[in-house]
Amino acid sequence: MWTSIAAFAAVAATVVDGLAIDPRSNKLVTSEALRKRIKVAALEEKAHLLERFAYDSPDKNRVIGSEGHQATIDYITNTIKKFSKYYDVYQQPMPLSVGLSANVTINGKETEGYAVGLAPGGHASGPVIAIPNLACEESDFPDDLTGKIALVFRGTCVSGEKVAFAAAKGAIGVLVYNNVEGNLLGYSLQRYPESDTDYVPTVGISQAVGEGIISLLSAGGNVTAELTSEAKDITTYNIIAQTKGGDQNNVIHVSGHSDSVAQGPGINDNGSGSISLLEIAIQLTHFSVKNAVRFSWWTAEEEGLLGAEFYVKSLNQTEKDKIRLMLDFDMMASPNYAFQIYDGDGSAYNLTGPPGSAEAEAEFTHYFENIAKVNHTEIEFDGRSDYGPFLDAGIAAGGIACGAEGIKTEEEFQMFGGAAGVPYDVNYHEDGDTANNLNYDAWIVMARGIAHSTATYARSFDSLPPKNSTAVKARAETQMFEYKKSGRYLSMI
Ligand SMILES: *[C@@H]1O[C@H](CO)[C@@H](O)[C@H](O)[C@H]1NC(C)=O
Ligand SMILES: *[C@@H]1O[C@H](CO)[C@@H](O)[C@H](O)[C@H]1NC(C)=O
Ligand SMILES: *[C@@H]1O[C@H](CO)[C@@H](O)[C@H](O)[C@H]1NC(C)=O
Ligand SMILES: *[C@@H]1O[C@H](CO)[C@@H](O)[C@H](O)[C@H]1NC(C)=O
Ligand SMILES: *[C@@H]1O[C@H](CO)[C@@H](O)[C@H](O)[C@H]1NC(C)=O
Ligand SMILES: *[C@@H]1O[C@H](CO)[C@@H](O)[C@H](O)[C@H]1NC(C)=O
Ligand SMILES: CC(=O)N[C@H]1CO[C@H](CO)[C@@H](O)[C@@H]1O
Repeated sequence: MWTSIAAFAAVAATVVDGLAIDPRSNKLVTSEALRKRIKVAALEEKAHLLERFAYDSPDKNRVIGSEGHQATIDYITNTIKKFSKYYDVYQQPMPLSVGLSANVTINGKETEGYAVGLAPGGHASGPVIAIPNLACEESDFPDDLTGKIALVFRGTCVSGEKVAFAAAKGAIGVLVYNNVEGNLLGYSLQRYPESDTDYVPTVGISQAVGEGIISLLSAGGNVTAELTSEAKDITTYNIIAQTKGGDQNNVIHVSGHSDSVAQGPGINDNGSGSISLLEIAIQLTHFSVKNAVRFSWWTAEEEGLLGAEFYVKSLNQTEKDKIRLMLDFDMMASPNYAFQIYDGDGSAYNLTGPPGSAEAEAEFTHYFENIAKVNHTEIEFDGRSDYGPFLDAGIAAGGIACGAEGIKTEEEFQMFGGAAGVPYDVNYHEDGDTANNLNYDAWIVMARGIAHSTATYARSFDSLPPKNSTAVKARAETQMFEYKKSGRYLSMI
């Protein structure tokens, strides 16, 4: 397995070596010069490479903890390390528990159970207590759950909060039932445990099974459950690379995620983002920068933005203040694309980002309208991808995307072509998310959009308001809290 992966990495290395820093790297980067260096062929080659990492691994994906993901991390790191005069690069280790398998018996009858990421392995058997409301507040829980198994509804807040409340009241296990039809495959507690004893064995069950238990209990019956979950402790890595040149106290932070879901190779979601960043990082070495440029490839995005959250938590306020703007790129090549900009000024969805986010949106608008000369739409700035933890920390953020499982409207069909009434990416989180199903015309527009913003902010932050983290942090937190309580957030968690 490793041999073939290494062989592919070696081919890529040859290409990369041909681009070793040349004398022109003393020339200050411009949007146009950097954009010109971003070519479809280089993106396509790397997409196939990532796909090989998935298909050459036993799991056929690039989910965290898999060989395919580790190969992706090694490949990105080794590629950047070839430019060690230009970048400082490091891997930030993050320990995680990944769910392997789970079994549940309800009143002696076996039913389908789903492994939950971040939950510890173990076995629990006892009476089931249904937690009323959404189980997002401590007051939803009875004072004493000793020896009991808590049944909670999925949604509104991350399941990690619910499981931590249950565990603190003495529960020995938790069943999470789905808030929509279907199974809970690839689900995670979505919150990095605060301590080793924070969580108890947790298993996912379908909506139907959860509702069945609730009606038995409300009819006065007793329900006993026995659950077994198997988990594996792994260490996964964020990759962080920063230019040695440029003002180290004023950083433009550009990022994507390196992992995929379990269902497929994840080449659009979000290999397309990781590859775009890597290509831009390589091409940037031909130029000098005024502000430092930091590239990150987050791990465990699919498990609940864990890599980005872990990273933000590792920064003290001084380090956070150095990040003038964080840009996030995911889903860059959806087959039935729309060019979408995160609504940083709240003009379309009411949810604004910290000061600077509106200006970032305006910069992408300028790129689509005046440089790429294509239509664009806005998408909700909802914290659903890796920029979420940055918003919560009061750091200005922005980004562009091409669309995930959402359905293209008739109006968007007029604007972008493709097909109305069909998802932007029919392969979203499926095994068809492969290199051959990408839209390369869309991707090059998107990748050059990343190049445009990277070059623009590497030259100057003059278009952004002055940074004041104390003023914005409270506002960002309040706004996200209100939003998370709203119905719209429910089905996303
Ligand atoms: C349920 O369990 C409780 C306490 O263990 C017991 O008092 C009650 O009779 C049981 N109810 C039924 C319907 O079995
Ligand atoms: C669940 O049951 C399956 C099939 O019997 C078994 O392969 C698996 O190891 C079990 N998992 C746990 C955590 O008990
Ligand atoms: C913040 O973190 C950086 C990097 O770890 C460290 O060098 C610096 O001393 C810290 N500053 C404060 C005020 O703790
Ligand atoms: C934004 O807020 C206005 C006024 O409160 C409301 O009418 C509108 O529906 C909101 N829009 C969205 C997309 O939530
Ligand atoms: C932009 O969208 C309009 C419809 O709203 C369409 O007529 C026009 O051709 C589109 N422009 C481009 C460049 O695709
Ligand atoms: C930042 O905002 C706070 C609260 O609004 C204010 O007290 C402080 O003076 C501001 N700091 C700067 C450097 O503008
Ligand atoms: C912008 C976008 O659609 N990003 C997606 C990348 O992948 C994660 C996990 O699948 C999605 O939640 C994001 O929505």
